[in-house]
Amino acid sequence: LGSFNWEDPFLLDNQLLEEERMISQSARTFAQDNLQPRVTRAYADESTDPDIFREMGEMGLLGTTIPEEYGGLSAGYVSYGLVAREIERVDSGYRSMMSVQSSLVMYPIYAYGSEAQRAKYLPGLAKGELIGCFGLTEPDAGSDPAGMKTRAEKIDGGYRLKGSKMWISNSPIADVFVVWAKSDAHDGKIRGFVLDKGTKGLSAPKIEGKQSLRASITGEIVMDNVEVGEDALLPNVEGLKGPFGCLNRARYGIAWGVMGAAESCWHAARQYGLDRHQFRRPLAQTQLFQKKLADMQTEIALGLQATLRVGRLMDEANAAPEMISLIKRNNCGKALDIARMARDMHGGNGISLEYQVIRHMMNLETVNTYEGTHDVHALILGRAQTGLQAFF
Ligand code: TGC
Ligand code: FAD
Repeated sequence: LGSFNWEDPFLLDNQLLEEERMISQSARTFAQDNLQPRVTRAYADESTDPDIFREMGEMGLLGTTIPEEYGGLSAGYVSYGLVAREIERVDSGYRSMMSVQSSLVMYPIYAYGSEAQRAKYLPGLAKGELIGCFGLTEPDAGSDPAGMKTRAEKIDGGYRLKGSKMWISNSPIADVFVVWAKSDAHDGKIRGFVLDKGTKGLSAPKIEGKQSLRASITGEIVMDNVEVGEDALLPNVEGLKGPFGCLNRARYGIAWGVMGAAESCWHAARQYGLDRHQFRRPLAQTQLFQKKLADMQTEIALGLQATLRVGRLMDEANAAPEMISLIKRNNCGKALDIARMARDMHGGNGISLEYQVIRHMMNLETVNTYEGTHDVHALILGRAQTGLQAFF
């Protein structure tokens, strides 16, 4: 029989290819050296440093799966997931910045865009010289994006966009806006548009006072008769499958990412239990403490293994959206439980930002909600096994 590595119970590391291990290692070094030292202050001040995009770009962490000719790494989805895990080990907000840029902005421009759009945007986005955002959610259309009110009207030589988007990561500092609107010229079908910062009528006010994901800036997108040329339309997709094609990738990355946040909480709780003594012995020497550590270890090991499996299927182009719903839902829910438990195991110190766990806990409330809430993914899985849709 083999030996047991408590940190890596199923020897996940051994299941990675050499290239994947190298990408994971360099993402970890970057995240620990460059992101970890500034996160507590950024979270406390609710401030986002736009330079982080350039730093991630220099490290090749933006557009991991996009071909090299457009500035990406031409790497696979397992590598992309490992990057998300390492960044979210530090903070879900930083992973959010990365995954919006990679999966929700670079991916649709690459997959649905014209050659001119690819050439115009992708190299700058890959370097982090341009910052992107993705506008699907609206004040009155969250879980039900088909209910969006944003409209694109046909005008001479292009379109006029009217409407507003809500809860949009990166929008106040974005240069490139991928937005989804119902288009009159296409039978009212949902179409994607790429808008440039500074276009008349386009603004992106910041949403202040978030108590979660505070290191990642969030805003609205207001489109007050924004006129764009024909070249702003993403030509190669129509309908909800456009935004969902992007969300499949981002949700998959989140399933990896939240396991990084959960690992961070688990390791912190273990160390705290070894260091802190009550009743003349380490907390880690109590049965209740050890049971909680065992639960954390188990859920993380299972979550990572499932996510690796789906990543391999993504790389074979054999992953179904329902598989992604399963891991996004389960891993977010379990990571949130683990963060709450780690917060409790830190006692009073657990509510201080200094001990990190409450920051992860607060962040994971958002991650459990965005990109399809925990319950919406249950309904997707319920529909897939009963054939009955229970959304309405
Ligand atoms: P439904 O009838 O199920 O589908 C409509 C059309 O869309 C297609 N489709 C998909 N295509 C590819 N992948 C998927 N996962 C797809 N899901 C659906 C479907 O085949 C159909 O195509 P067609 O050609 O037949 O028309 O649509 P519905 O209106 O009943 O939708 C229900 C539901 C609940 C599944 C869906 O709307 C949903 O998932 N809601 C959640 C909304 C959501 O995830 N929003 C995310 C906003 S972006 C965000 O949160 C970014 S945060 C980023 C960060 O900071 O990290
Ligand atoms: P609602 O849809 O109103 O849901 C409220 C509650 O009702 C939830 O518990 C939900 O599970 C439940 N519910 C909804 N429908 C049903 C049903 N049929 N049956 C049972 N229960 C139901 N969006 C973007 O487009 N781009 C972004 O970059 C982005 N970034 C975000 C960043 C942050 C910090 C946050 C908080 C959100 C972000 N979002 C973004 C929006 C996010 O995707 C939505 O908040 C999410 O999809 C849920 O929509 P909602 O908030 O309108 O909640």
